[in-house]
Amino acid sequence: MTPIRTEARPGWRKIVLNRPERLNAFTVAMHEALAEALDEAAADAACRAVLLTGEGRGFCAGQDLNDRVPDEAGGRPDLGATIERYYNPLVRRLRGMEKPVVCAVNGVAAGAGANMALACDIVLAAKSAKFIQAFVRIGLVPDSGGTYFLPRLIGDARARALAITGDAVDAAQAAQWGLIWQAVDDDRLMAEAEALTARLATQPTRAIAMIKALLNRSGANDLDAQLNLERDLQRAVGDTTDYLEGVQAFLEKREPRFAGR
Ligand code: LHQ
Repeated sequence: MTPIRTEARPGWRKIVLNRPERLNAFTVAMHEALAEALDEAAADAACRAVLLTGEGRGFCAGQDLNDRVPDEAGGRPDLGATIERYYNPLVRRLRGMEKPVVCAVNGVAAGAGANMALACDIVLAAKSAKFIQAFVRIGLVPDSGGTYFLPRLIGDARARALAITGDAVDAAQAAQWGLIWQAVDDDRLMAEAEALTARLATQPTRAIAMIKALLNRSGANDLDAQLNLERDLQRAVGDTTDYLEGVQAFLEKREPRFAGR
């Protein structure tokens, strides 16, 4: 069974973590297949949005704790090397992809699996799903951007408590706190996530890419720097066919037909 399954849809791709018997925990093979699937989606001009989800009852349980990491030396694995090689590039791929990435969290998201979800652009979760900063439970610290995303999304008090206790937060609470976009009834999750991704695939893709770029920089920039960046990216996006179409459609009182360029 391949650890990642990709389904091509009109204008978008669904990428499914596919190790359900292990709650889609990460092995090296799954990391490599996911990187390839994301790179293919990024390179395909016909693909204008991505949906990431998991097979079975879990979304992703983080690192597969049975998997022996390849860079093991002298009995103790170098976790920093694993992070450098697999987890950090994954977070950078998701954040850096010039297309929107929707995440449908279909079940438990633990450790790096939780933080991979937070790295996506719009997160929907089944009401039965839970988010767990499980790292401390096994003597580790949050990685995959957890200590970056959590305080920015939910504030320092909640971020600290989640990271230090490793306690679970359910989807409804996560949505109420602003950790995710929406909690959805379990039987509606996939339909809603697919409809949202399909809709995003018809939107002005270059503008969405630049919205991502702006928000990615917003945490580190001061207001002046961010105003300058908005000016520059607005200038760039103002040169797209989609901007022209957007304005024309508005003036002609019709729905825009965005081409994604
Ligand atoms: C698993 C896993 C798993 C293997 C469930 N591995 N089998 C980065 C760099 C390098 C190294 C270290 O890590 C990292 C980043 C990280 O992600 S560290 C955090 C790693 N993840 C965890 O510590 C979570 C471990 N899993 C759990 O705590 C539970 O499984 C959760 C709370 C996710 C779900 O609990 P349940 O719903 O009760 O399911 P379960 O525990 O019964 O799991 C089902 C099966 O999946 C079970 O196998 P079995 O053969 O007994 O049916 C688990 O052993 C297996 N599984 N997570 N990470």
